[in-house]
Amino acid sequence: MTDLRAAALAALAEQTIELPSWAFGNSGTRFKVFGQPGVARDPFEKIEDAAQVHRYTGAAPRVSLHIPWDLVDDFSKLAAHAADLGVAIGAINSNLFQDDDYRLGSLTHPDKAVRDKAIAHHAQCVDVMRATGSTDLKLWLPDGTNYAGQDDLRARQDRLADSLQQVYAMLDPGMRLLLEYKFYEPYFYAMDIPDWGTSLLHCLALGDQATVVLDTGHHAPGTNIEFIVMQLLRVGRLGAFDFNSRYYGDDDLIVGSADPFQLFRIMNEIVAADALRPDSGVNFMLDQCHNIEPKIPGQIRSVQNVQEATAKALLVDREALAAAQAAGDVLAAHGALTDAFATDVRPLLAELRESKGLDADPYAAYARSGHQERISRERIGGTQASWGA
Ligand code: RM4
Ligand code: MN
Repeated sequence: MTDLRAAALAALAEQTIELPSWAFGNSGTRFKVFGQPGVARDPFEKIEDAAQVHRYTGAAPRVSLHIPWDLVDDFSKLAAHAADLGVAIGAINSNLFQDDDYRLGSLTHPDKAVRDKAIAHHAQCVDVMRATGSTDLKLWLPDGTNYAGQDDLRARQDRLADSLQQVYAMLDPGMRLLLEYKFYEPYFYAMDIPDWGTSLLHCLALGDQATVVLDTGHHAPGTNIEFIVMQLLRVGRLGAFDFNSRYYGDDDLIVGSADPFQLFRIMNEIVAADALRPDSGVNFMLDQCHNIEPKIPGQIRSVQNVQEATAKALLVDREALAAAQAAGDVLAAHGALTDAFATDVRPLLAELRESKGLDADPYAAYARSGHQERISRERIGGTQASWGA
């Protein structure tokens, strides 16, 4: 147990979680977007907020950007601003869901002119990557159809394959294409990349620089997500997570809030495959919105939840587990997991933080810092950032 604990501490010390810039803007549902005092007004302020999360957790050194939401005149200036604050620019997300031309699709659109426009947008994203030092181009395809017969399902896949190939050809060596899937919404009959199998098939056709993004909110209820994690790891194509929690749809709630045991089971597959290592190629990102709760504390809580699930996964007694599995001892094998899940890892994480010179309780330390009050006072005027703008 002491060995397991020491190894867990060492692994946790290396773990990093990437924050989404859009978590720091106002967000809501189609019914209402609630504004909050002190919310960032531009990408520079979003990065300042993300840097606060890193300052108190010590585990969130990168911020993903969304283009065009985070467009600035000078991206090298934005990258320098991030570096000054101790963070770096992470994945660059393209946006194919907010242009009138994309009503019937973007990379799959029947009209070549629209497809070309969607492809060209990725050249802009790759330029942002070059200017910021980002290595991950993340593509979530919102395309799909609402009615059977609306378009030819197979032709849409063929057009998608061709468009993706053109995007892939833009990548520099060392850059990756992260391809995300989602089973429904914004279209309801057939999404063009509804599942991990479709995403993986496109990645395999593209080449080694293409990997799958697993957004935990993008599956049908009851889906065994850890099975998908295991399968993608087996073939070396799990490029990233978009972590969040769901009860019903793509709820984008705080990771680990709805089903901490599921998050533990996911992290257990990661640890079992030795994919926690910083060089494993898996980027652990958050994709969340804080509609009613404050944003910086919401992100701090999210990072802590991922760390807690990871710590528990690291404490699984893998020798005992393997022995029980080999002996066909169903309950002992299951118990090896549930024992680890039942462990209170908060003292271990407090020790980790103190060893890094951080407060044992990042959430409380941020609350005490007065930062929230300061931004509420100082960020007056201008337009607050929001999801979708
Ligand atoms: C989408 C998808 C993408 C994210 C955007 C903001 O639903 O999950 O990953 O970039 O939302
Ligand atoms: Mn996502």
